[in-house]
Amino acid sequence: MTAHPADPPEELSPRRILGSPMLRSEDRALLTGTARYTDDVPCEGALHGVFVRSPIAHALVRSVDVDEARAMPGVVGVFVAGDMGGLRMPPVEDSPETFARPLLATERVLFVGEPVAVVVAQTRAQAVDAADAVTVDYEPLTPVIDPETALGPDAPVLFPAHGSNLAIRVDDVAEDPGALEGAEIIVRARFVNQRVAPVPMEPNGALAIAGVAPDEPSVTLWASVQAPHDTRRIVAQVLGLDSGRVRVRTAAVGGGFGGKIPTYPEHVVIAWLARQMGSAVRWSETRTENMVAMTHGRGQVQHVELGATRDGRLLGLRVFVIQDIGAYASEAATLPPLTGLMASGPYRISRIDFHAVSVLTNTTPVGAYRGAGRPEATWLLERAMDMLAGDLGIDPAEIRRRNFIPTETFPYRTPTGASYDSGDLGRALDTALHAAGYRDLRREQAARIDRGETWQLGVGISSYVEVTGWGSEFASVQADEKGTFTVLTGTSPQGQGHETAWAQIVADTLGVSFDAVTVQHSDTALVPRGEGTMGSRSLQVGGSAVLRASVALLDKARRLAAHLLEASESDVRSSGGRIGVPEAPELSLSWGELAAAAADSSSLPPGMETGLRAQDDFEMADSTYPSGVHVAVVEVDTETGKVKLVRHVAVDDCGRRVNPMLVDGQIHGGIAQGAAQALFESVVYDELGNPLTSSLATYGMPSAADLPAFVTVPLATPTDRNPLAAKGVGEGGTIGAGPAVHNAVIDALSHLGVRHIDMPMSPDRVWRAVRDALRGTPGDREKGEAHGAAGPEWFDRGHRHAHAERPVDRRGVPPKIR
Ligand code: MCN
Repeated sequence: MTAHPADPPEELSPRRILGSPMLRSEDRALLTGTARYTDDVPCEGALHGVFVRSPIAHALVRSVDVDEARAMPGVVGVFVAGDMGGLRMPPVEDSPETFARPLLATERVLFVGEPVAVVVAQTRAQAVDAADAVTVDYEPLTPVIDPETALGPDAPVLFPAHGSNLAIRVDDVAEDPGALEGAEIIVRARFVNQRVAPVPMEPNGALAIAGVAPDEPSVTLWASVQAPHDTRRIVAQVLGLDSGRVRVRTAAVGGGFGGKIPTYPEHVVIAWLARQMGSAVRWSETRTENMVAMTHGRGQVQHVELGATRDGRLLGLRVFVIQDIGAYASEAATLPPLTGLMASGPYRISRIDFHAVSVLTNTTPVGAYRGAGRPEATWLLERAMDMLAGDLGIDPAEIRRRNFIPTETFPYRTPTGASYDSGDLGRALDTALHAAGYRDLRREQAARIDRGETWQLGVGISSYVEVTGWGSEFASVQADEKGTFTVLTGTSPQGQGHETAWAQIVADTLGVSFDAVTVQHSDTALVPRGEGTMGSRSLQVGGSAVLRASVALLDKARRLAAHLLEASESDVRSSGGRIGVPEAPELSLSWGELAAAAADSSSLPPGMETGLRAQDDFEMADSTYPSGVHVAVVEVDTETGKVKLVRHVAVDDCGRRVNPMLVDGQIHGGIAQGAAQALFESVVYDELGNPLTSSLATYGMPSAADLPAFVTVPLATPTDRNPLAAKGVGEGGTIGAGPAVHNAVIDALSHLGVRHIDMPMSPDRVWRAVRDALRGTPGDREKGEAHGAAGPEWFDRGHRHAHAERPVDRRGVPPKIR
């Protein structure tokens, strides 16, 4: 047999590809500018849609006058809700029907940025001009912006039919009113985990193309989303189409960070317009639109009580969370249950009482943002741990070590119902402290305090356990006559590097060249099913499906080769791009030759189907629980409040690493986002609901210049919950980093009497905290307790089972992880 020209030369054949830091195959196109994003997808003659958005947070829509806009040059149509038959989005997961969002506002607008009308014109500029000419007669209503105020008896109600702004209650994670019994010391605090924006580099956008021929889809929708199959389901459902008649594809997706999980009303409107006009219609957000229309993240007020013994052993935890979900109930419904699930963190806490309420406000809907509910859990616990350490005079590293779940107790069941698979927190802590030079840092800190220096040093530790992986995922692997391999996967990346990692899995399993493998994704016409990329699930679910499909393909290939070569199947191996009997080099076939033979039914052994292809659907029976320890080092100017993050060490355990370089990249990006929330970022509204941070001039997103080089140290405790032994890593960096940076800033100032500062710890806030501490006036924490917010007292004063007459049925715990 002769080698096929496409077969890799022997010397280039891979050795062990799985686990090596292969360069990302995605990067050539991204770095040379040839990658196409949604707005770059060529489509001759496409019309342009531009949305008219509400400038008012809460108002009745009296009338919409579109006459002038309709008469403007290039305008093809202007549409309001009534033109679309009052279509609505399906309610998200657990949220009730009452909150279903109209595609375009009907009689009310509930947040600044809500689409009210859409203009379609021949050019984008014409559509923008005409959108300006649409006149909407609004009758302003009193808005409610703050979630605690929204729970009050006098607050304006967003959905009068529901009767209150309390949208969803979470009482079923862990109920234990006596959780603090026996505690010798109780730390009490109110933390604000502020609203932030995902800010993907590529904002939201879509291109819808109406099908004309009967065998074409009714509509092909290119959209910048994280879960194309879910978008197909929703578009089909709202437009009343069979899902087979809708094709959803993504081009390159320039970041998502959770904000592109939802299918937005805008996507459906653009698909509707294409069908309505029998044409192609494009839409692309401006940055300012993105800042108000894409879901925000976090948005929790957390009331925390942590009880312990005098020697620092944790006994019980009570948490009451007020989740701001914004207008309408979007993905935010999933956040408090995840915060509850992870409330035990890496610690042995025998009793936990967790309750949460999700509250409607006249603000942009809240959804998943990197970590989605889990950073919020780590933050509340890690801040409380540092407060406890301070009150007891125990070193923050030591108090954590005393309470870690011992390695030998894994799998470990928490009082909140999580079942941790594996981990070694003690080793992670030692590794992180060693890499950070903890002892020297403490010495340096003490010296600066002694010298009364202006720039003080702070060291912050955060240890975490998080939860990743759910559901099932499809994959197929096919060999062809050219000796190349095509993978179809149901995952849908936004920059994570799946094309590289999935090719590594196939090349490693089949013993073929990495370059011979092509990975296709994010096209519902090509990939039959997929749940998308979110919740750091893709490798362990999607990658495991790829692994199992590759193994099945190899089995079939060996059987066929044995048949063709008249060899025993057990002697047949695959390596260096050939498959045969290694001890008898003449008995071998290239994969291309084998694929050609597989196409011919007369060459096959009895019972074998034609084609060299295998597929798999891998379902996770239980989630995995990555863990880690981060140490942040900051310098704080006690005179100006300026904070510099000077060192950051991350030890993240994501089980077996398929590609250490991808893992490091994920951790780097994650640390940047965690540190950014701690120090810089916050979505801010005025009391009327006007967004004050709707551009990158006002929203404090850091650049590389604001952050140091990060140190990542690998540590792996494999899991038995998937065949790759891998856990997720896409969010761990964010979850570990934010609280570490937060703790570091407080640590730098604790000798002055500063006990807590809410985020973002901007210079003015830090300066004020120092000033208040020196004057002996209450800081953020004390103020929180004093102003009678809807905290644990509110909860205990009869609200525990309030609204029972309107209970919202929250189905399914644990929820999907975003
Ligand atoms: N990986 C690995 N070994 C492991 C775990 C992961 O080699 N043990 C690799 C995987 O092959 C993959 C990457 O690390 O290339 C991330 O894998 P995984 O943890 O499975 O996470 P997902 O691919 O499901 O990505 C989702 C996650 C989330 S939830 C957010 S939010 C996020 C993130 O990924 N948004 C991102 N990382 C992002 N990175 C970019 N560039 N852009 C975003 O929008």
